[in-house]
Amino acid sequence: MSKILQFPKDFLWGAATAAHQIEGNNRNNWTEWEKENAERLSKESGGKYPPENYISGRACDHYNRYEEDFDLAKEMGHNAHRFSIEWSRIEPEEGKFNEKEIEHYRNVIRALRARGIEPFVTLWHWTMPVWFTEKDGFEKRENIKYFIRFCEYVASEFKDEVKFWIILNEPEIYASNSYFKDMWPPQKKSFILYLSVWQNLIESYCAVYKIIKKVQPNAQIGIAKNNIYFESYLNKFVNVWLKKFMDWWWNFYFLNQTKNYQDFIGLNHYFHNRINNFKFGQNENQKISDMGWELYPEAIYCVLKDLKKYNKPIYITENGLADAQDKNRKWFIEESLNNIHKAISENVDVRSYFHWSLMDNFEWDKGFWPRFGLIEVDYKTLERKRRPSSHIYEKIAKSNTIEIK
Ligand code: IFM
Repeated sequence: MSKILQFPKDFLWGAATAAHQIEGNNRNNWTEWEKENAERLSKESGGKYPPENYISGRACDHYNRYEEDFDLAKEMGHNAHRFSIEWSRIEPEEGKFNEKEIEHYRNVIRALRARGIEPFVTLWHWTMPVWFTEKDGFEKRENIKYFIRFCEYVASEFKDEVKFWIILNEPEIYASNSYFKDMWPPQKKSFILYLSVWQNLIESYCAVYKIIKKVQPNAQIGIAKNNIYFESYLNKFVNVWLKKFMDWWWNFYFLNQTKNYQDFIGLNHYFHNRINNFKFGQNENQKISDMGWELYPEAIYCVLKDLKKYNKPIYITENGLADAQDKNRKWFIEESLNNIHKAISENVDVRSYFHWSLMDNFEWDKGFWPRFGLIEVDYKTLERKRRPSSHIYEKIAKSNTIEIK
């Protein structure tokens, strides 16, 4: 027998994107890095993907096609949308703010509002102006002031048009991939830098929160935090201990340090990590995405329950999968929402679901091949086509319910 589950009144349904992954034709620290690394990444793929796969280039040309893309979001019943403002467009040279680009983003925000879609604006989704990274970016505490200045400028411009601000996207992923591992620009593997960047991002977050609140007291401000469900396999002592450590460091450290400066918690969720005898990621992997990530929708329930202790509204700011054939997306969305609903019914205050992503996009060092979109993008013609699962998500968004069979 099927069951209809009702979501709370005013629940927000939407999708998330990030400037660098969809807009195209820009210059920032990533575009520079892509040029230097595309050949290497192609070689490392064993020639499976050509160097062009690793160059963001014109991406989805969303910069010019945002109206068309928002028409599709509206058609799909979305009443909220998360996107990022690209710092390198607004301040391409140190201290010189580009008013034309501010007008561009004003038009983007107005295009959303005209369609009845609430904007959630991310101020930093990993990319940075080249002049800032030439000064070593967030590695140096003295550089924080530049980011604060940029955020203050943007918040002052849009204080009457934007209510929800997300200061940072997944700072833990950035610090880890760029400084703990050797994967992302600036590829400086150093534990000291890893800790400094982490600490400087915490300080930046708090300072920007205070500035936005000054400019716009009624703003709702938070972070998009990537939390993982760490599971201790068979509850063995060592596994329990490692789980505790990882929860403390990966999931809660940033939130604990900034908890007086969050109006809400934004949750990006993708991973389940089962720990067994000092080995991480000992998962069953009954289903996996195109990127090999386990699809384990129960995990989001556990992560949400763990966030309840902060006693703040929770906005799910990202959740999704790479699935070019769209063979698991419908199931994944429904099962994830079933688990989110279970958390809500146990008094976790969840207020939104943003699917990652509205459309296929440039997946960082993996390039274009992973397909995360509700909308498929043909990168040759730039034609957009809705995937079948987007129709299920539309039904959910429009009815504010899910049907569980
Ligand atoms: O594409 C990314 C996004 O930029 C941040 N969160 C995870 C997504 C999928 O890897």
